[in-house]
Order: sequence, then structure tokens, then C-alpha cells
Amino acid sequence: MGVQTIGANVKRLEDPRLLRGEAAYVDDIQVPGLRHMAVLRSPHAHARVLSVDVGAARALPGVDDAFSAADLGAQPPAIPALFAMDTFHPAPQYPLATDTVRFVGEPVAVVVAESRHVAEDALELIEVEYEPLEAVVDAYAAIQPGAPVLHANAPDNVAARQVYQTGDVDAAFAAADRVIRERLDMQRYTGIPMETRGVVASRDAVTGELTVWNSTQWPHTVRTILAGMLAMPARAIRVITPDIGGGFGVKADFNSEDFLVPFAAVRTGKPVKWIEDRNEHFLSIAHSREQIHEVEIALRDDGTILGLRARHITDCGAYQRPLGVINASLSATSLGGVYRVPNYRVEAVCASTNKAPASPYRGAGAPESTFARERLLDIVARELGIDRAELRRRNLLTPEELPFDTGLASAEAAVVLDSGDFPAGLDKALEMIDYAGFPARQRAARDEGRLVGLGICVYHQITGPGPFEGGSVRVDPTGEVTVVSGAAPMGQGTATMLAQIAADELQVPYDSIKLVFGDTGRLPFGMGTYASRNAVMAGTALVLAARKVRDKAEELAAHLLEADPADLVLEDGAFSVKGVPASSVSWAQVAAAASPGGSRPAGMEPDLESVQYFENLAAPYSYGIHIAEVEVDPHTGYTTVGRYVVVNDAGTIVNPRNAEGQIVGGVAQGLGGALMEELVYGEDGQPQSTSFMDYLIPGSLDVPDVEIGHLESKSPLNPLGVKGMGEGGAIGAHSAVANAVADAIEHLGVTVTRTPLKPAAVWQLLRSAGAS
Ligand code: SMO
Repeated sequence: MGVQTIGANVKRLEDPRLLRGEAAYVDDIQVPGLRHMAVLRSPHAHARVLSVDVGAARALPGVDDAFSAADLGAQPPAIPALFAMDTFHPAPQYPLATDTVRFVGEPVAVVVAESRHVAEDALELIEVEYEPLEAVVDAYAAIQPGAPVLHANAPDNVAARQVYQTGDVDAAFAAADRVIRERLDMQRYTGIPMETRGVVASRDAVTGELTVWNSTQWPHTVRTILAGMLAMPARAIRVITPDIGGGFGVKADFNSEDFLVPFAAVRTGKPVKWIEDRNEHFLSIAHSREQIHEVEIALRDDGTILGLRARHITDCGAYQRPLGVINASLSATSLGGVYRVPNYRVEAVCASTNKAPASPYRGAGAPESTFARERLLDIVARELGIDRAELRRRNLLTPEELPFDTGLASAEAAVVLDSGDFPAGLDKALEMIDYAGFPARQRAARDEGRLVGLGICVYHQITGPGPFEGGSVRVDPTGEVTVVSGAAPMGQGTATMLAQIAADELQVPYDSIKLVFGDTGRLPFGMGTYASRNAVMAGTALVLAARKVRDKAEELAAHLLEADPADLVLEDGAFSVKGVPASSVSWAQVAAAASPGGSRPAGMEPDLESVQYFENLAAPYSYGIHIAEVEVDPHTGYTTVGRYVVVNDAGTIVNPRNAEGQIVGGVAQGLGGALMEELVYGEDGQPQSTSFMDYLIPGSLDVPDVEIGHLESKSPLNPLGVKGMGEGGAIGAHSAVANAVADAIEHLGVTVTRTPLKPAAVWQLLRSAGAS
């Protein structure tokens, strides 16, 4: 093969448009006669809805329509759940509350008007009679007897439950030298994309086709759900994702507005737009991460892990939307990490509370279980008097043990660790941070009254799950290559990455390829962008399609050159006879011959395009080692992150610059989770983090330079050898930073068992130890 761009640091194709302000986000979509929607939301965490009167709102000049659940039909359509558990009591959200509201921010009614201002004014004219009910806000409290009940079908507020197990965990605990237990809590936080959610919908009066522009990570799934809820055939709905300004998983959901805007467009016969404001974002975007882990570990005295036994209580909020149980399932099946854990039982409990519904955010369950395990391992190391790196090394699976079937299966896939060298990754990271020299650094700092700590985290994650992704490759008679992918990228450089993959297969310049994403009108089936799947799934679909096109082109070229296909080489965008470079045909010439009416071998069908679907249920596992060094101010509890090292293994790296950008961005979000970000609710269920005044995210000054090393253990599960890498940074960083803070202060006699480690929380710990 000639030129290879996979692995090269080529420039991002996306950037010129983005940097020049030429991107088109959903708010940039212009449709003549556009109307604007505003949403009336519940001010109560839990209340009966006795009546909703939209009459006065409808009468306001400039208002086209106002409606509530009563207008959605006798049997309003519910937002469907796509995954379940062994025990599952559906708690579906209706696009507008019917007889009860269960979280502050739940949509109750909408207005469609000539402008957003008029629509918002009209909201104030809607009269709703509520009868407040007692709210339950804490997941642990929610599942105790006597707690207020959210849904009649689950009087214990357990919406879903499943036990994931392998081996004989009780026997392992009975035989253990040591058993260590801890309760470890992760807070509610979420992805904060720069671009909030937004939807525009327009129905063509002539054809009846409904076009929906949605800032979503999975346009095909939005189409499928909409078709069901609107009772329209899927072929009559076209969902398009324009440029997306960040998604992070929170745009792989289906919220009320995803239905309400298209519904309003159909109902009014006018195009309708709704753009989420930041306050709405904090109230009702998919919240995530909030889990209580009651974990127990059985060990030999030498630190060998014999078993893990745990209960993970996931705070799922008030309803189960499409991915409501995924975080719980993924966390319950990933607590063991890439360690040898022969006996395992984790009970996943999905608790309903009067808070916004939960759904995945970057890492989807893995940050949670990683925190529970990696924090616990540090606590174990301290109690057993074993160095924490050595404890990990003793229990990490070795390359000889791979592929390793854990015997577990999440709602997404069987948990089989396909490839890697975990001990080598750990050693490389330890070397990069100079772990051997750290005790001296820490001693020297303590001698000066400074609190410094180092934290290690070994994370792993399912990436690129199936069942499939689609892609097409076509070559036009002009020679231009167009790629259509089922991916719906949101700023991570996917166009560049996929162009590199197609360029290598077709031997054309990567920047000559035209890419089309996120349009159900251009590709009949697709899954979208989430779960670090673009390279694995969309990339492989393109490899399959490009190879089909290349094979056909080669046959055609042989026909045109009157040569044997076996004697042809493809180089510099042209097929030529080996050793006779003058005898060649370009992609354009081949594509022209492929066109209807062109010169083709007898029986060959016209056109040069292939649509392929990569179907695969076996998902590769990425992993990495994060090590942070921090300093905690003993007077304020404020943490500064100093050095930060990541060794990551995502198999083949397609574009190193993109890969590093993904890691650094993820580290920023994980650091935010460890130290700052929290969606706080009062005991009455009132959200207290509803603007950037109350929800702190890291700025550039908070994020250290990230020193990155790669391992490239190729995955055997796809032809590129790739594993996903979009989420790993966020998974590893939360725990590495939390462990580093713990290391800085635990010698004082405290134990870190929860995040975020905001200054006030750390200061309380220091104070409880008499150190501040
Ligand atoms: S949390 Mo993600 O977009 O699977």
C-alpha cells in the first residue's frame, strides 16, 4: 500500500469552519415563518396536578398555540425505555406531566408564539393548580420503608434491580484473611456542553414529510422514537443533526422537548423552534453519576483479591428515559476493572427520587465504579501496609490471561477484556511521574507544612458497542469521494479521523473527502455517537464500504486497462499496471466508466457506491492509568492539581492530536467532578445549582498540562485494531484526583469516601482531624 495517513498528525478538517464562525448549530437553522416554543415547568419536586388552564395564554396576541398533557390525546405517548433489568418497573416520563409532577423542571405545558419573548410572557398566563406532595431526594432514603412513593408500580421506589455475579463470592469471603468494607459515594453531576440542547421542526405541507433538526448524538434513534410517539411512519420523518457544540452523552437521551417541538410543528402546521436556555439545561438535562457504593473486598494477607461484593444504588431521578438503567448496569459489571477478581457479586439498585432523570454522561457508569474500586484499593493498601502501586500490580491481569471473559454481561454486552498490557501501562505511568521519587517529595513538602498527595487510577471501559453502525462511500465521475456515516460527531474531530481511514483505503488525499453526518435522509440505518464508538463502529463500517468500492474499481480499472486485476496497484488516486506507471486510470475515469452508460465488464452493475453496516456485539475494552499530583491548602482546603500523567491504550491511534485532545478534555471534566461540580438539591427537592454561579466547572487555569503516553495494543475485534477513547479521560481523572487529595490528607487520620472534594468538604475533613 502507498500513503498511510492513519497514525499521522494531520490537521483537523473541521477547524477552518469552526474557527471562522461558519459552523451551523441548530440555533442557526432558518426556516421561513418560524415560531418559537417555551416550556412551563414544575416548580414543585412532587405534586399532584389538579388542573392546567392554558386559555389565557392562547388568547395572548402573537401566540399560535398553548397546550398541556390533556391535548396529547386520551393516551399520551410515553418516552420509551430502551434497556431494562431483571426486575424492572417502568417509570416512563410523559412529554408533559399528566396527573403528577415528580421533579422541579418537569414540563407541564408549552406555548408556541411568534417569538420566544411572547411565548415566555404567555407562560405566565397559564394557570396550574398543584397539590404538593412530600418529596424524597436522597436515593438511600428513598428505598427505606415509609419513604414517599413516586410510582405506584414500585412502592419501594426501586425502579429496577439486577444482581451480576460470577464465582462463589460468599465462599471467597468466608475463606479470606481480610475483609474490608466501605461506603463510597459519588455526587450528581453532568456534562455541560457549550451549546445547550435545541430542536427545530418543520412539516412540508405538500409531501407531509417532517424534518427535525436536533442537537442530538443519535439522530436515527430520535427518528425511531419520534415515529412511535407521533404514530407516523419513520420514512416520513427526517432527523438532521447540524454542527453540535458538545454532547458528552447528555445529548444521547430523549427529553420532552425532542417530542414537543415536532408535535407542535405537526399540530400548528408551522415550523417551530426551541433552544434550551442554561437554566433549563441545569434543571432537566440528563443528570448523571450519582451512586452510593456499599463495597466489600475479600483479600489474602498478601493483597491478593479473592472477591468483591457490593450494592450500587443509582439515583435514577424521577423517571426512566431511554438509557435510564445503563449507568447502573455498566457500573455493576465493571467494578472489577482489569484486575483478577475470581468471585464477584454486585447488586444494582435503581432508585427513584424527586430529581431530574439520570442518563449517561461521558463514561456512563465507568467513572462511578472506577471511583468505588480505586478508592477502595487505596484504603486496602493503607490497611494492609502494601504499596498501592504494588497492590495493583499483584492483581492486574497479565497479557497472557487475555482475552479474559469475566463471566459478566451488562445490558449492552458481555464483559470480555480483549487485549492490552495492564502491568506495562502501570509501570510506564509510574516511571513518567517518577513514583519512586514521590515519597521524598511528599516528605519534603510535609516538612514545610504543605500537604501534597499522589493518586493512581487504573480505569477501563467498554467502547464501541454494537449492535451496528453504518457508512457509505461513493466516488462520483468527478473523482470526488463522499462518505456518509451514521456517526453524529459533536466536536471531537471525527470527520478528520474517518477521512483518514477512508483515505488510506482509497489512496486519495484525506482532505479531498467530503463527509456527511447525522442525517437519516442520507443513510437508512445508523446508531450515532456515544460510548466511544466512532472509530470502532463508524470507522469499521467505512473500511467495509471503502473496500467494496475499491474492489469494484479495481475490476473496472483492469477492464479499462485490459489487464489482470492482480497486476494492478492503487497509488496516488490512480490504478496502474505494476511496473508500468504510464498505463493508469484515475478514480474519476473509473467512476465515469462505472456510471450508467459507461464501459463496464459484462454483467457489472453501474455506479460506484457501497453502503455497509458493521454488525458486531463484541466490544473492545480501552484502559489507561492516570496519576495526579496535588497540593491541598491546609487553611482553605483548596486543591491545586500539579503534574498529571496519563498512559492510555486505545489500540491503533488514528490521529494522535485528536486522541490527545480527547484525553485532555476528559481529564478536565473528571477533575471538575473530583473537585468542583455538583448538582445540589435541597431536602425539599429544590435544585440549588441552576446557573454557573452555583455550579463551578474547571477553567483553563484549573487544568494542568497533561503528560500523555500511549500503548497501542491492537484490538482483535475489528480490522483497524482500534478501541474507543473519547471517554477515558473523564473516567480516570475523577478517581486519580480524588485519590491524590486523599493521599495528601489521610495521614492526618481521615478517610476520603465521597466527592466532590470542594474546598469546604476538604476543610471539614482537615478540621475533623484537628489540622485546620
Ligand atoms: S456517556 Mo456517552 O455519549 O456513551
